[in-house]
Amino acid sequence: MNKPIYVTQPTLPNFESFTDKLKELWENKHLTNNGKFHQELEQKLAEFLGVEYISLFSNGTLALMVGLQVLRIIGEVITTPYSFVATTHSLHWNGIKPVFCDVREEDGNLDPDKIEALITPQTTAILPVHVYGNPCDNEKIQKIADTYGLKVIYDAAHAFGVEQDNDTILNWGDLSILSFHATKTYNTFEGGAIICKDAKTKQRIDYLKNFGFAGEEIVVAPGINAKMNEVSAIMGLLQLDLYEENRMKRQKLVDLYKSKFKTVEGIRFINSDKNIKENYSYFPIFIDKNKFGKSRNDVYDLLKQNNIFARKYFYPLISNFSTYRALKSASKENLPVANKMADEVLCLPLYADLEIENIERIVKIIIE
Ligand code: T4K
Repeated sequence: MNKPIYVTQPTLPNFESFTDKLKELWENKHLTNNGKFHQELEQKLAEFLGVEYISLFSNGTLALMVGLQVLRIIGEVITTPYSFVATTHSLHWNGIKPVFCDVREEDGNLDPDKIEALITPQTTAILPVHVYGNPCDNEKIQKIADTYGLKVIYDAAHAFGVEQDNDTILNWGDLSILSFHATKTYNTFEGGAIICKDAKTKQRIDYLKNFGFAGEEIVVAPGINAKMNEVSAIMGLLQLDLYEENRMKRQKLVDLYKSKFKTVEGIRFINSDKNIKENYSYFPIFIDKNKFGKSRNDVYDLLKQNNIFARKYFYPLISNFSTYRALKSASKENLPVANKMADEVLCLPLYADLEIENIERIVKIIIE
């Protein structure tokens, strides 16, 4: 049996470069709470991503939860069911009612033409996701938000480094939230960040992620502990040096997958525009059983029998989990496209060190 192939695998920096920095950490003994490496990473990431202010977090989920607190979001928030559960859970943890909106078939992102019908007097914000790193229709979303006086918080967990028309997409909306989990294109073991546009908001974020402390004896808000530690920050600094090379490697693999599936009837993939600098974080295919002859689940099982572990990101839809399915907006009639995509999607293995022979083997197993 061939060795297992997982949907993703982190690329690790050179071990010695990691231990060199650890030695420094051992000497200065400042392990967390805005240490030297944390500060350095915030500065380097802001430059690298082309954003004004960034605040590091211990993971993306806490960054989402705090982001909603920062903007004092209450009532109802319009969001997508086609995402990882953390997106909607962050609303639930803040006592906010999620209102699910359907997505566009072309990329799985929130369908801006369906947002307005869901707005009520209780709506305070929109929480879209740049799913698989493909940009939402940010302009249309912002226009709706401006018309109705809503905030926009992007779950940009998949969108590290993504640009559109030579500009980062992370400056859209009021806040963007990143995840640096081990499975992401850029990782700090666990980690995340909030991107904002002014110093005052950054200050509030920094208070909230540190229990609300604004000084040794001053607590200005009911904060939480969501700080990134120094070991993660070290990892982040080293990963930055690897990012572009890994992105290019991923691009080659995605191009290969696409060339192989291009003419296969019943299998479609997302075609992004030329003006987008992608991060190639996932490679989802959508399998139409009637045309392809095998269902998504058949292909998933087939790959599994061959020790290849593709993933059904994002099945089940968040709106179909028991916590949320009683909501009116969770009904299948409200979310036909999202339900169809969730039933057809399969994310194939993709990571910088994945060998070309293995891509060829995966495609062969699927097609033959
Ligand atoms: N918003 C969105 C849109 C998200 O996708 C996510 C997270 C979040 C918010 C929340 O951000 P975080 O709080 O996580 O920072 C994974 C990740 O845990 C999760 O971060 C990610 N999205 C989600 C899409 O995928 P699982 O349960 O599928 O991961 P797991 O552990 O099964 O890993 C998948 C494969 O990766 C494994 O089969 C092997 C490989 N792997 C995994 C880990 C953890 C490794 O090779 N090394 C590792 O250390 O959720």
